[in-house]
Amino acid sequence: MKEWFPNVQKIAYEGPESDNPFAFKHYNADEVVMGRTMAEHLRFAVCYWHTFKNLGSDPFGGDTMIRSYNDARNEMKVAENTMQAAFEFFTKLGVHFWCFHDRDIAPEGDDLAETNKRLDKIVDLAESLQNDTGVKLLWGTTNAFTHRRFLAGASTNPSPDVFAYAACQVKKAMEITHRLGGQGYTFWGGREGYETLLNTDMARELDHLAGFLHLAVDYKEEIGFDGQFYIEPKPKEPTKHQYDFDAGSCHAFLQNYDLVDHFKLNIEANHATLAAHTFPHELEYAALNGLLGSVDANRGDMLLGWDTDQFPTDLYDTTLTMYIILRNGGFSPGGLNFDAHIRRQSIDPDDLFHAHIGGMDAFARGLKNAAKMIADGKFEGAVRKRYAGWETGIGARIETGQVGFADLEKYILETGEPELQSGRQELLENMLNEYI
Ligand code: XLS
Ligand code: NI
Ligand code: NI
Repeated sequence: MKEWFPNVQKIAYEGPESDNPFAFKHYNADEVVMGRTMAEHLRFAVCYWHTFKNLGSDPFGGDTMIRSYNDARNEMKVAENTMQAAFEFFTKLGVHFWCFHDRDIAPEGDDLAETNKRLDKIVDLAESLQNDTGVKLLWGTTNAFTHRRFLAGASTNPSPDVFAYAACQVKKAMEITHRLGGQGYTFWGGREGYETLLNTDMARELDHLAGFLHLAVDYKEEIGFDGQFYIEPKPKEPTKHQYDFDAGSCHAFLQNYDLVDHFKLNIEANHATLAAHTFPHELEYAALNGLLGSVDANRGDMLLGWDTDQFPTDLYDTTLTMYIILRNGGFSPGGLNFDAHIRRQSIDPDDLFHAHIGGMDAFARGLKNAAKMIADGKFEGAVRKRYAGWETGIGARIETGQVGFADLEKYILETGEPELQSGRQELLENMLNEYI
């Protein structure tokens, strides 16, 4: 079989002393950390759209990356070659999962029937490549935002015909995800949002979005798909106001529309920062509401206000992220999807490997750091100490609902001014540095 990445062999773990750029220094798939292998904890996935379909274009210029698999004259041949190349890449990298949008893997035909036929053909190939390699589908999704028909959204479009079209697409994407044994299915809002209230009936659009998701829940049951549904929050881009702004607003929406039992969240690092949150904040909020599902791992740029989708390399981020994920029991059936693309100037196929190796090593270090933080228990101890007042006396009586305002007034009149304690932020930050 033709090799699409002939320069690169299977990436092996060589340890921190290695200076081979095509080796893992920290990610050792079979190494056991806190009772599970690194591969089981981290559940890395490669995303199809950025890794194979993003060829470096930006609003000011076209593609910069030349790829042999993109070279065929016929669109379907390109799709087949790209799928072959993708599985070669997954295998050489040693990831166990991938993620895709329907339109990433097969180009649209002249009408929906033809489009679906094309999809089926490529899914046949994907299925056999999955069987050959053992690589599994973490989640599938629909691209209902690139085509011009979705200029005003998909399920929130003012046109019922566009709503119906989007439904056909999600129906098909759910079917192929199911067929490929997908462990989940993600809804990212795409253009579900608005630019101006002068032309928008927000109440109606939200009702339609919820109605659409209920139809998806019904269809899931109908076809017996038991993967996890995810909503992926993002505050803006492409629309000014995306309805799935952040974990908090998704949570409220899911509760309002009686959907909360059917969805978890797929939290993306760069979307968190666009919402003026940190990634750990969004993860923690999701976890404490039982919504922590999966993760789109990437990183934004402090100086740029859009979704730059860079590869994660910051060890503070990966450590704090894994600290939260480990303390919440890990993310299975979710995983860690690299929703990230290499920079416009990183034009070589080798750069795809460097990017993923770096991201995997950064998360492997994050995992080990976090495991050590948990084993040492210093941070947990500091938090416990800070809230110790709630364990006994008046604190315990408040938490167990034994006192009212009048009792609290009596208590303070007796005990006087509360005693304060330091938050010790600097000390804790110094301690954190010792784990990085
Ligand atoms: C875009 C989103 C998208 C989703 C999948 O910003 O991150 O890539 O993850 O539709
Ligand atoms: Ni994403
Ligand atoms: Ni994104």
